[in-house]
Amino acid sequence: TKQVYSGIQPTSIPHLGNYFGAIKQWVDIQNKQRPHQSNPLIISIVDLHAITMPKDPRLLNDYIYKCAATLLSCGIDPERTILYKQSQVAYHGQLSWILGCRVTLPQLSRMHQYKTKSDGLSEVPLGLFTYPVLQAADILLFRGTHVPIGEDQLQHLELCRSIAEKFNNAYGIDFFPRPVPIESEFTRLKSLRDPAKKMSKSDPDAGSRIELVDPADIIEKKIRKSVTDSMRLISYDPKGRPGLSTLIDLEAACTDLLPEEIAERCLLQATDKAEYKKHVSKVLVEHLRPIQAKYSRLIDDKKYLNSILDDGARRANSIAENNFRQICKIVGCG
Ligand code: AQP
Repeated sequence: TKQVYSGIQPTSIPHLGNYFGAIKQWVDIQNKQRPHQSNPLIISIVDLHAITMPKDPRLLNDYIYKCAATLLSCGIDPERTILYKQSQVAYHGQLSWILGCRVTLPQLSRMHQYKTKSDGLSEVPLGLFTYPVLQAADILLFRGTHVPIGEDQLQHLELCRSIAEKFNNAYGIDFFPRPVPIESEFTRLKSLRDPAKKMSKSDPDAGSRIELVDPADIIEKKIRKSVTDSMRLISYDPKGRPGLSTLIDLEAACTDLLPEEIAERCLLQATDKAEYKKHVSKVLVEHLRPIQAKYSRLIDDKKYLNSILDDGARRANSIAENNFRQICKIVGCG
């Protein structure tokens, strides 16, 4: 059976990269499901992943609610999707240990995310190194078969497949599926400050990303200050003009237009970069308006948000418990 599973770290408020790279797809997948499907989409707010790097506990707690409220505002429907908080399902940690026994140090050392995030750290936390093992446990705990993720996570998913395979081979049983990615067309949104980097929640420069709940004036300012190039007019050239092309990609993602059509329109109208930046800001503000309206209604209703997360955890735990019991039997512990 097809089981779609994905997650998001509550390290900050989700940004446009998370939205176009992941959340939007989740909502599409959810909306195509049959009502009361027995294997609904599962989305986890992965708070245990979020403490890989030191996090202020109060801030983390706050972001968990903000993340939940954002997902609901973007269209995640708790009636049709299991939305839960990772730490409320203890089997994640337990399975991570079992899977960790099947992974080697060189395999983990090769991970790009580990290399980038550990670069320059004088002391590397073990959690940063074993992050992909916990991620594999997240997916495999639910016997996930399809994982909608951005391009940055493909290497981790490949590792997850290899772990699943090693486990199955070691115990001579075809228990875990080999999960495959569902890639968004919008695979990698770049930082507004440095097009060589991806837009990221943990970038210390908040000007590098647009958060889904940024007010209009902030969006306008971030776009105005985004790094482009010295040419005056507009053309779509992701390699040669990556900064500007990111802005065109954003407009394309919010509309039905192709990036090339947008560039052609701009050329016909002799739109310059400053005018185009204003236009993109407007498009984004309009696109985010309904999401933000819903968000402002939800964010102060902690009781409601807790009830959604508790119910999600109850449903997630019942699936996880059943799978974990079988895994323990396979390993010989059960
Ligand atoms: N820039 C991006 N473009 C497209 N997709 C992206 N995703 C993240 N950044 C981009 C996708 O969003 C989903 C959730 O991401 P995550 O919270 O699990 O962590 P991440 O990939 O590490 O994203 P961030 O924003 O960079 O978070 P931090 O800074 O906390 O590590 C994933 O499917 C991801 O592919």
